[in-house]
Amino acid sequence: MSLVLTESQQRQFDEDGFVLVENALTPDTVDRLVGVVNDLDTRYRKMQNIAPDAAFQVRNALAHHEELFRLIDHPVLFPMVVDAIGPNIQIRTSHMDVRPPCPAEFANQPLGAKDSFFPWHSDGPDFGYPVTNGAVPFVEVKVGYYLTDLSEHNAGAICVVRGSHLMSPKRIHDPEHPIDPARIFEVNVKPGTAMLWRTALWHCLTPNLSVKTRKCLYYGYHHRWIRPADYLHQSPELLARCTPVQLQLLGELNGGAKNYMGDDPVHPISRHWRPREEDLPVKTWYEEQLKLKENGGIR
Ligand SMILES: O=C(O)CCC(=O)C(=O)O
Repeated sequence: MSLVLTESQQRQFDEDGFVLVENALTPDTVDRLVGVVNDLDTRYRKMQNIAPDAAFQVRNALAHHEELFRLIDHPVLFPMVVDAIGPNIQIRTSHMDVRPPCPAEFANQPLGAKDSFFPWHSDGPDFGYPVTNGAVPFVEVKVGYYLTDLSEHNAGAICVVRGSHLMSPKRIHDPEHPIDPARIFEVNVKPGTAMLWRTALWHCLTPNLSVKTRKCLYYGYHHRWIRPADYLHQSPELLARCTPVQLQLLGELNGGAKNYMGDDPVHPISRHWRPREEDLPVKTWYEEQLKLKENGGIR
């Protein structure tokens, strides 16, 4: 049984590789997040001397503002994440993406071409995830939160290739296997929509030919025994105010313990690899929620 993913969402997630959730963020939350994104964008662009019309990204975004931190266990999307990938997880990356309108010539580049401004790719470390039986094993999901209106074609929306998480990323730019245009889905959504997706999905962006800057946030969750991409440990100040679930999501142990390798000097064992029951507050929480659901406590 799953907590929130319906059977048809689960099927879509398995077959297409993504599920859209409209109105995941209230208009008030969207407004607040846009304010935060604008402030961080202004501050860091200035600090790093980045042109106002260049695309800009902040990584480990959750550490940059309380509003961005709060999204790691969002009440609607986080249960879906656990339904999709299980409870022994942590954040792999969090990023804030700002994409101002781009030069009109970008529209002449074939969508996602290797030499275009944003080529088709699937997420993975340098040298790639291992490809097994022609596909990347299921190791990660991301939640994208879209803060600006992307309902028009060519406003900078992400495009995904349905079902491509079941294919080898080595084939992405293979001229022998061009991408079937019928499988390309441009994520034309309203502000406040979220997308839960498998990051093995091939994806790229349309050029932003609108007059508005596109703003969005992404949170990647993967198994806890893999290393995160944009932090190893968060700051003590941030960790000090986390709930047990949040601590787990930031890769930490029960109560903030630091004995990541256990206590036996002769037989060290990673508590990420072999977590103790108390190291899995996400599992405890999830099981409680499932029980409540079974008993009719939550719908
Ligand atoms: O939507 C975006 O701006 C970038 C998405 C992306 O490429 C990613 O999250 O890996």
